[in-house]
Amino acid sequence: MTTLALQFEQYGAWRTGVLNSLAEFRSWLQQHDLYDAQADERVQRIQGVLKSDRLKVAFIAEFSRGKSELINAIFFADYGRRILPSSAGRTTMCPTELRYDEAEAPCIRLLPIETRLQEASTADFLDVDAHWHTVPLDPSSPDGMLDAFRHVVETNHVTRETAESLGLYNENDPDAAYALDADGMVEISRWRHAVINFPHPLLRQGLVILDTPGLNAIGTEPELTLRLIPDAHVVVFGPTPA
Ligand SMILES: Nc1nc2c(ncn2[C@@H]2O[C@H](COP(=O)(O)OP(=O)(O)O)[C@@H](O)[C@H]2O)c(=O)[nH]1
Ligand SMILES: [Mg+2]
Repeated sequence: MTTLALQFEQYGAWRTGVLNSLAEFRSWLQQHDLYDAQADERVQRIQGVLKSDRLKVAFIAEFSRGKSELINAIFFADYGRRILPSSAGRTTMCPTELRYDEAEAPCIRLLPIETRLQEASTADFLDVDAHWHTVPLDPSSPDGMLDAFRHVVETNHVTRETAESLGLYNENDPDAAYALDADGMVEISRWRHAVINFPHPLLRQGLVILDTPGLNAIGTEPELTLRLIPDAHVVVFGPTPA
């Protein structure tokens, strides 16, 4: 991990260097009256690409393969406890992105599962704050962090019909019976997607982690298959059961 952190730091420094050179080049063009609208557009585009540059790593595996535990070990070891909920059984959880954007205060943004009823993808909701539930994060408080992260695994018990309308229950699925509790209700994640904005040094450098609840999520949330996973530069597949 230290090597990765070092390489990441070097890459970040290289990016900052290119941005500085670009700014100098722009001043030079301006001084010589060579800075027209076309040059401006080019400079802005290059700046945009460099600033939004991210390395995305997605963790894909069936539930209980240690994805969340590994993410805890990498990002939250200093807290001395599991910050990202991890459990021995099936965790009902939404796809969770871990990243850092310093323009925003540390927080967890959660998109309610009911947004699945609308014909819009998670990406369509990304910039619309009104749809998201925001939980502030205080990285200096382990207890506060733990409390905040509990929200990511909140669930609702809904009727079969509701779960079906949300696309989270299919009676023809051989596993359907397992999804029902003793009262015939279905336990579903309260959230469709979580974005954690946390100032870890690696995330500051532009690393983005995607934690997925299990392979079943790939079937229920097409966005994972169509956007989030193809967008990832690295996909880490977990072991399949023996
Ligand atoms: N012995 C052992 N247990 C692990 C390891 N990684 C995870 N676990 C345990 O396996 C269970 C499932 O881990 P979790 O990270 O929640 O799995 P996920 O569903 O893939 O995110 C938890 O009880 C973890 O503590 C490991 O490397 N060794
Ligand atoms: Mg997990």
